[in-house]
Order: sequence, then C-alpha cells, then structure tokens
Amino acid sequence: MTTLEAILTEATTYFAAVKSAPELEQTKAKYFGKSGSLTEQLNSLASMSPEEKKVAGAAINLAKARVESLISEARSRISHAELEAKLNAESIDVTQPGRMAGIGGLHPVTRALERIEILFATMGFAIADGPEIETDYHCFTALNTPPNHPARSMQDTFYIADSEHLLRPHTSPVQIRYMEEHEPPLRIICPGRVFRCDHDATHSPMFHQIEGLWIDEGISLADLKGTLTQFFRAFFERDDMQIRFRPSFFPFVEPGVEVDMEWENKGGKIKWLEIGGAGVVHPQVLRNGGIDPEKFSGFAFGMGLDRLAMLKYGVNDLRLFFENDVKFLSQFR
Ligand code: 2U9
Repeated sequence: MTTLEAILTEATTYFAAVKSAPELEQTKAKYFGKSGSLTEQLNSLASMSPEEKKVAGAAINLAKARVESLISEARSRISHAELEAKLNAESIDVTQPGRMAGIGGLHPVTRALERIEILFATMGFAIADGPEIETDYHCFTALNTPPNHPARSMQDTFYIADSEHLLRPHTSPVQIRYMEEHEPPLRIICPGRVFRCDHDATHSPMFHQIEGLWIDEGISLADLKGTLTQFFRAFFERDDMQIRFRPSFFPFVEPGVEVDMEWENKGGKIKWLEIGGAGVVHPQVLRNGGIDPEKFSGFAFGMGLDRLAMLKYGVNDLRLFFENDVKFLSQFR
C-alpha cells in the first residue's frame, strides 16, 4: 500500500468516527496542519524533478480532494446530529393550548365613574366636559374666590410659567363655561382630572373629581340634600345609609356644607366620613355665569372620584390607582 493509500484509509476511518466540530478540527489538523501528513506530502514535491513532481503532484491533489470531501461529509453529519439533538431536547407539544391573551378590564376609577354617570343620568343630569389647562378667571375669579385666597397660592395650584394659564385644581370651571353657553334649566355633572400640589397616601398631584350643578327656578338646599342622599345610597348600595350636612364655608356657595356619610368601621363602630362639599350657588357666581339670581337659583357639589372608588372597593392607598400594578388592577376585571 502506498503512503497516500495509507493516509486515505486512515482518514476514512478517523473522519467516520468524529462526533463533534472540535474533534473534526483536531482530526483535520492531522492531514492539513503544519505537520499534517498531506502537508508533508505537498512539501516533498519541492525536492522532486519536474517529471516526478507532475506524477506525484496529481496523486497528492487527488488524495487532498478525497480527504476534503471526507471532512465535508463529517461536518454535515455532525451538524445534522447536533440539530437533531437540539430538536429532541427542545421539543414542544404543539397540541398544547396556546397562551391565552390576558383578559382586560376597566380601571376601578373608570368603573366608579361609569356607575356614577348612570346614577346621575337617572336623575336627569347631563355630562359636561372642559379643558384641563384653564384660566385663572374660570378657576377662581368667576367662582367668587378673593384675590388672596389660599387656593390661588402656588402651594396648592400648578401655574404654567410665563402665562396666565394653570392646571385646573377642580372641575368647577367646566360649570362656569357651561353657564356662559347655556340658559337655565341646567343639570350637569362634570367629571374629570384635576391637579393640585399635594401627594401622600390619600393625595395625588393628579386625581379625579366629579362636580355637579343644578340651576332652575326655586332650587334650594332641600333639593341638594335629597339628590346627594339618593345618590350616595345608590352608589354604596345601602338604602339605610345616613348622610349628614354640616355648615361650612366656600366662596362659591352660600350656604355651604360639608357632606358626611355614615360608615361602620371594622369594629362595628359608626363613624362619619367626609365625602364631599356642596351648597347653594352664590348669587355672584350665577351673575358671573350670565344668570339672573333674582329669577334662578341652584345647588352645586364636589367630591373626589378616586376617594369614592377607594371607599367602594376598600382600597386604602390612593397611589395604587396610579401604579399600574396588574396584580392590583386584575381584581377589578
Ligand atoms: C360652580 C358653583 C359652585 C362646587 C363645590 C365643593 C363644595 C367641595 C371638594 C370636595 C372634595 C373638592 O374633590 S374635592 O377635593 N369640593 O367641597 N365643591 S361646593 O361648587 C360649585 C362649583 C361650580 C359654578
């Protein structure tokens, strides 16, 4: 057997046995490395005569081509084996059901608002909306708020630099605008985002408020008490809920009241919880809205929508409403 035949016989056996790419490279080096057997054969051509070189060179190149095809066969076999092993290891059962898309739901504040809108709609209230970036006039002056009132301070209200605009601290400007554009009788609620410089477990720089306004001939505090009592009993689904109206002062109503609802705490003790404010619309505010206070009267109220949702759903930290924690929100689906 010639040297080349011995090399081919050995290479056929070796390359048939390699099992991995690194092993293939090591075996390849036996033939094509610096001291590889085929490299030595190729180097031996240098010392031959032209006639010898012609014959030997052809034979060596044939052997080289044969070994290269052994390498290519081994590489393809190894890569197929690796793919097969990978597919077996990572096999999935395609008959398993797919990952279902999560079931969405409404935010608890949205759920509370939709319920409130329905309840007031049953009492004939329409829904009014207005800009969140407002003017000082519509937020304070038109509401009979004196120039030095603390609500106007930057401690309470977000002012926009170099402009007379601000972020509305309540939805009252919506009612002012509505009065400017509509004749009585008016019966509206004004839900929406409001902004105040405050934040802790029960205050957020942005929160949601809902205010209401009913203007017609002969509207009095009695209508206010009946409407709010009816609303709170329906919203909290407690027909026997007691609602209390405590005198209080606001520049835009007279008389003004704080509204408390009766609440039973965990120990079964009856407590009064403040739930909002209200009152008979101040005559100057009616005038500012272009309405004659000699002919018309009205009541207005305001309450924190997030606070209503917290009480209804038993949420004790307002910040949970704004953190978008799916574990928390998925409870309200
Ligand atoms: C007009 C006239 C009167 C709305 C009113 C309150 C009292 C009140 C607070 C309750 C909790 C705001 O969300 S809160 O922080 N509101 O106490 N709001 S009377 O009175 C108006 C509104 C508009 C034209």
